[in-house]
Amino acid sequence: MKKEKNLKTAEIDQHLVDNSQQIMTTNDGVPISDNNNTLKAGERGPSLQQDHIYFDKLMHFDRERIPERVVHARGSGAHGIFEATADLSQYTSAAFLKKGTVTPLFTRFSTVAGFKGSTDLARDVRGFSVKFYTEEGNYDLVGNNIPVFFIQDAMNFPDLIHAVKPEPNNEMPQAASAHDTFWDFISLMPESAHMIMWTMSDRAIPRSLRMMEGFGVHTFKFVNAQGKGTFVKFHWKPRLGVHSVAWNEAQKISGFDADFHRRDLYEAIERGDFPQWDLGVQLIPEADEFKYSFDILDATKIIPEELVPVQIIGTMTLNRNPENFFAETEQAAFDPGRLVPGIDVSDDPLLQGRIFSYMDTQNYRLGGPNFHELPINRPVTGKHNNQKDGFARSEIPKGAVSYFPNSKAVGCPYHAMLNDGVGFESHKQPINGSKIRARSDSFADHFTQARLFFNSQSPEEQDHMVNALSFELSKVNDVNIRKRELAILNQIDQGLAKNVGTNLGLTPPKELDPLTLKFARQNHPQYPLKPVKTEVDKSAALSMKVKDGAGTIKSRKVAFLVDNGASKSSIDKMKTALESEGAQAVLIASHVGKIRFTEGTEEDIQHSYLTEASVCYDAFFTPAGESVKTLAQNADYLHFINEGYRHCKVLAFAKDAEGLAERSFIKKDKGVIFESTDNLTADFIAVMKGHRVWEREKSRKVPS
Ligand code: HDD
Repeated sequence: MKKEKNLKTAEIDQHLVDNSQQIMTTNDGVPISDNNNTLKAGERGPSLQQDHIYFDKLMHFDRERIPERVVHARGSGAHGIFEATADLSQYTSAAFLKKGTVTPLFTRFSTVAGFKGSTDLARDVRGFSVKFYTEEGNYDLVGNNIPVFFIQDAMNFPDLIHAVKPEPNNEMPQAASAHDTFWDFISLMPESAHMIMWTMSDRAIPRSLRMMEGFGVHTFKFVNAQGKGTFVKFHWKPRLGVHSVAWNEAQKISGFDADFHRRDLYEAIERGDFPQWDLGVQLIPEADEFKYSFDILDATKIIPEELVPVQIIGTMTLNRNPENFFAETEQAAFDPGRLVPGIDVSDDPLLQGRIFSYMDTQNYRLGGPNFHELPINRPVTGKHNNQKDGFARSEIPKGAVSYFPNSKAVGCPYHAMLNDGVGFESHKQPINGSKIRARSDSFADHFTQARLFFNSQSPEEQDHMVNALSFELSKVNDVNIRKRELAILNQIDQGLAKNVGTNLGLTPPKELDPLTLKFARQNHPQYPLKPVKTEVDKSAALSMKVKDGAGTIKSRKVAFLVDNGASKSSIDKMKTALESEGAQAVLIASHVGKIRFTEGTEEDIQHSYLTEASVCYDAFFTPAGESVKTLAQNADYLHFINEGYRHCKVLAFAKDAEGLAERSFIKKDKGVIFESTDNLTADFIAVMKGHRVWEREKSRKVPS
């Protein structure tokens, strides 16, 4: 794959080290003549303490690990560019948002709770961090794939994370919120209700990192050249649509390919299928700060798109994989406090608290204050200030002056205001108030938007939420916790609570639990407050359901289930149709290596039923040919198609192969395409565009 170049990657390339045609050396560049044997007194030892070559090697090896991120430890990153497409000068002076500007960037996606080596398919929030290397320095938009958060104030963050991470006595479970401590905390924090609706929806198990939205979550501020502020919310909208897998699939993918998302992103970029997201903003004039039934500074609330539409302002394209995972993805240091002129923080107390935590954690995780000199973190503008020394300083500042003001260096580096006033200026917002630790009562409505989310889901999505909540709460051992959470669900939607209650063998309590009330009243003494009057009851943007035929099948993986004797022409007909829509055909047979087609030709196959699982594919095609006979006897094949059917995927059968569907649990529906009765390629593609035939799920659950 050709390496895409931009200002940042060109700089990164200067740090690449190529070992080809090189003699092996020590870290000091001394040639090594024997990398197999330690230095010994005689062939059988003992080893000698003067073996500086061995020490050099082991000293480095012993220090290879750095602390993993305390949250978002598991992640995957890629380089790319952002192209600004709208005129925003009325709202922000940010140079990288000027129409037509192209800015290099690095993006990292992550799960939150799992350790660095955990599965990609955990039910979890996904991090969505973008570092823009702008001409005015680095700007980090450190968001998630869910637009709200569990808590309202940063003070609760360590508690939230302690509750969700593996329990400290036995370090279980890994990368899972389905355990007592998480739900104990959540059931005492009704402010989490809205976020819980999202994490218990399929948003928490994306089909691909390339198929999820991103959100800045908080309300931020744009500041224009005249210093006028406008509140802003950021949205990333994926060009491939928003899609998820089913929970049963997610659990199985975790076993078959724990790197499923990482691999998908990496492979897409390697084959030139560059993922793209449009960046959208919701702009809220300062005059509208108090206009809504919710507080725009409360990170547990969205601003429904019906109230403030999302305007597209540019596009991100990820077009280059990192050369080295550790040097780039692992050492990338994101921080919502990395702001550029024209963008500022709002007073959201969660955001305010984040400003400290990220810089602090990078200092620890990356071993000191010079982490911004690492190639992945350096601004393309260079940096010039009087900060000096510290562990692992790599820049070499010239001269005797490292203070300001100075005359010896003619006052350099000098203030930006001397250079036409371009420099970061905080938004000049009037402040008054007493110093208090308190929570505004405008943050006290916890259920209206949770209900909005639930009401906006399709019936299938609602079923998935019932199942997810039932799964999670069934894994909780303490029945008091189950009841407490059920009481919260009952405040959101009685039907939801009743259905979850049935699965738990419990009747939902009508009132919130006294313990929940006790903790909520620490923040709001009058809790629960009078319900607010909501502006919208439903919001289409909150559902992932795709209208039939409305989506795209670009980059989707279709399993061609073949064997010796398969018809090449049947394969090619389908393959050509799929590839013309940008999908991929992957041939799977009973063994890897060569298979022979009916036509007599041969092809090398990379995948077999031994290595592959249906859960890793989007749709299935069984071509014509003699192979149909062997597939009929192949239990793995039958499992493949049964499971694909169970997960509501589209299956197509060439005419000769239609009998195979009858040997399975498959019943003909709009997502089972038969060559004899349907338009094989066109119908297959059309139904795939709807992502799944979710309607099948309830009526036709089959063993697999
Ligand atoms: Fe955070 C990492 C997103 C609240 C403290 N956070 C981290 C990452 C993302 C987010 C995407 C991974 C960055 C990367 O890829 O390296 N965090 C969020 C969002 C939040 C949020 C969207 C709420 C809206 N976070 C939050 C709070 C605190 C932190 C309230 C602390 C007060 N987050 C951290 C951290 C991490 C982090 C401990 C761990 C590793 C890192 O920063 O670089 O500082």
